[in-house]
Amino acid sequence: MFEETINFYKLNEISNLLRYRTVKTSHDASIPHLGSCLSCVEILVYLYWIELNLNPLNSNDQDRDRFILSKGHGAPILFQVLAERGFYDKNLLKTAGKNGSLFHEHPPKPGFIPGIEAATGSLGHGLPIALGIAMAGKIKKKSFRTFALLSDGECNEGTIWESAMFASSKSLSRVTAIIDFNKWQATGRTKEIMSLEPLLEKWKSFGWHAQEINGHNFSEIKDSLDEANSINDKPSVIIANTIKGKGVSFMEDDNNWHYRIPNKEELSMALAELSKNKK
Ligand SMILES: Cc1ncc(C[n+]2csc(CCOP(=O)(O)OP(=O)(O)O)c2C)c(N)n1
Repeated sequence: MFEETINFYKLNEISNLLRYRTVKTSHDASIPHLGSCLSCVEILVYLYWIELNLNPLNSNDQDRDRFILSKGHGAPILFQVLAERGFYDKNLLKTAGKNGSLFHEHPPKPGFIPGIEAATGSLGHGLPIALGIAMAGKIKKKSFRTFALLSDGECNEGTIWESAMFASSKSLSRVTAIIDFNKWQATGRTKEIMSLEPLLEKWKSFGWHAQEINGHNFSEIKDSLDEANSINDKPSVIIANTIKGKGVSFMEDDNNWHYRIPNKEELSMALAELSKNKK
């Protein structure tokens, strides 16, 4: 039985720890996209600690649930998640950003880092890959589920909407897309570059079961995934409202942290804040 209080408390602790390590690695390895990583921590932590049917020691199990990081530039936080879940030794992350390392800005192709299902980073391609995997699973009568994490800027890509049509037309009900809706893209506000609204209605009109939640609230993440699991005639999408840079006050909702690397002083301020939050 799911012990909500205990688990949410623990999940918050894990989220804080992973934020700490991601900020430190960004500084040490000069890897950008901190704001993008910090906005999706709770989503990834819930998926990897509670939701996904995965065995870190058997990461190629044919029946595993699949997770595709469609917003591939969020790889630095996914690398931390996989290490902490035991897919590989977290000391490997000390090589991040160095020549010969597997850990850079985006996920490499499958087969190099355990737990990585697809080489993503060119926005708009992760969801189509996820749907291909889900379609193959359906044809083979497998029961695994497929999840994809998208960004809001990514929803400006035509491939996302082509995929959206495909998934509903094939009734891929074992698919859940989650949109990290932090309202920013690389160079500006999503609503100013190419507005997505009304986003929930758009997904519904493409034949998806659509929900909107606070993407930093574990209780809402849990309820929305439980609801998505109960839908068996169409794919599901969860629009998760998030804050870019969440968890480090001077990075929150400041899009400079899309590309910026923290200098020494900024690093110590960020780590001090994240340490203070440790319960
Ligand atoms: C096809 C494609 N075009 C451009 C880029 C360069 N790029 C990297 S991240 C990004 C946008 C970031 O905004 P968003 O997708 O909303 O993600 P966030 O970082 O806000 O989570 C862009 C345009 C890319 N990775 N892929």
